[in-house]
Amino acid sequence: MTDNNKSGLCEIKVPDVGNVPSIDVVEVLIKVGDVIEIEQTVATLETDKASMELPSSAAGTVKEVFIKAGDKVSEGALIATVIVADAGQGDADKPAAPALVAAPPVDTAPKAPVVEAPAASAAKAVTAAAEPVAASTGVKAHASPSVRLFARELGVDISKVSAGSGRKGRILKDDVKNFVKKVMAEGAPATVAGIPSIPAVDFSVFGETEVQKLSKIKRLTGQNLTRVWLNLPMVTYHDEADITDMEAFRNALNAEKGKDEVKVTGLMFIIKALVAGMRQFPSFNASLSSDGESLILKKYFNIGIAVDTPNGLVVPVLRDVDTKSISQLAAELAEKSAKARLGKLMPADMQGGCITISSLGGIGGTAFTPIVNAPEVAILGVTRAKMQPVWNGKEFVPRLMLPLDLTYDHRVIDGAEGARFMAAIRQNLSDIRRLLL
Ligand code: CAO
Repeated sequence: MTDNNKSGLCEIKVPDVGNVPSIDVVEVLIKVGDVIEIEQTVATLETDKASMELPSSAAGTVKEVFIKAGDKVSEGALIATVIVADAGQGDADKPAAPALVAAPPVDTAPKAPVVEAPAASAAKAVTAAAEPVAASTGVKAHASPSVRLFARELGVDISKVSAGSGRKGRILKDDVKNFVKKVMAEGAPATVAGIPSIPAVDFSVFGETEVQKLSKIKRLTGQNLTRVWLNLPMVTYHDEADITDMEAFRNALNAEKGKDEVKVTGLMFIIKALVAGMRQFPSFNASLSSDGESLILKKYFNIGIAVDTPNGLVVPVLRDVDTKSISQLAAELAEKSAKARLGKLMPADMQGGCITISSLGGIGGTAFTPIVNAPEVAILGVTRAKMQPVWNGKEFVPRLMLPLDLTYDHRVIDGAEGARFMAAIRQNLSDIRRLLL
């Protein structure tokens, strides 16, 4: 320890930051020969919990710098030596100096007295990080810890913010905001959210391949599904409805129909059962406002039906289904799905849906997890009905059971509500007289 009140060599060391074994050097802001002032930031350090600017406690000329960006240091490590300009300026007592750890004398120590510099009024700019700090060693960007924290909170890689409008090109909060605005205007790439892309693979190394362009519908559907997948916390709930009686009624109905008349499939009853459920549980006939602050409840009942076409999946919307008969709905779906398969649907045919049904029952399956067609809040999946032995309290009886899969946006619907909604649909299908109520 040397006299702080005389000219001499002052050591700047890593302060006590609370028993942290490894501290990252994010940025070194001084170099040999720089004339620095008291309280001037000499380096930015980060632990996994906090970020701090290390102020100098001495005014003078930097003689030697012992660290570089990307280094890992620990408490007490020597950062730099400063030739103190004159007595008094290196007064260690002036800045709050909580935690300077005495270091061994510097090897190259000149004859001038070595001043034990309270380099670290460490608490000066300690910023608690909300999350563990991402490894940011070696980052060249000049920015204060608070600006780095701000950038991290927005998911911005600060090294990508090229233009700093502060002194000596330092990045300010406004520069980070402008960067975000620019990225948003250009259409945010996935990397902003920190989602790593899947690396390209040369499959021809393993055998013969052929490249087939995706159809426009597939590309657009893919983008939309990815957006939904990333934005909605989704839950899928499974149940099955006893449609034995409904199926008997449907068959009787179809038997009455003429050759050229559109046959009624189970889907029409599912639409009706779903609408009755939406009346009972209005939050399923709703959309979350874009700011996520309110629910927009809809007073109309438009149902989207996922239709499989050679070019990909499309979702025509049947409007005001609550006002239409089962036969009308069957005719309308037949017309819209034929149009869909011929690629003749207009954008208006696919707009304004309240909830979507995705029925794979004609193909098979026992269950699946459909993805919500946001901004709708739920989707009902249907797979193939199957005769099953069902226990009626006395004996097993053969019943036709229809598997149902309800995926919902958990920000809007909670689990119990989802289960009650599904129970209502199940009851409506099991006893279609309920649809009259
Ligand atoms: N269980 C048992 N049989 C079923 C059934 C079910 N759940 N659903 C339909 N069927 C039967 C129908 O009764 C019909 O039988 P018949 O030929 O003996 O009359 C047959 O399967 C074919 O029905 P369909 O599929 O033509 O008619 P639909 O009204 O049930 O469905 C439509 C119409 C447009 C939804 C359907 O054709 C379709 O495209 N489905 C695919 C949807 C899709 O790709 N979803 C995946 C999206 S990913 O989320």
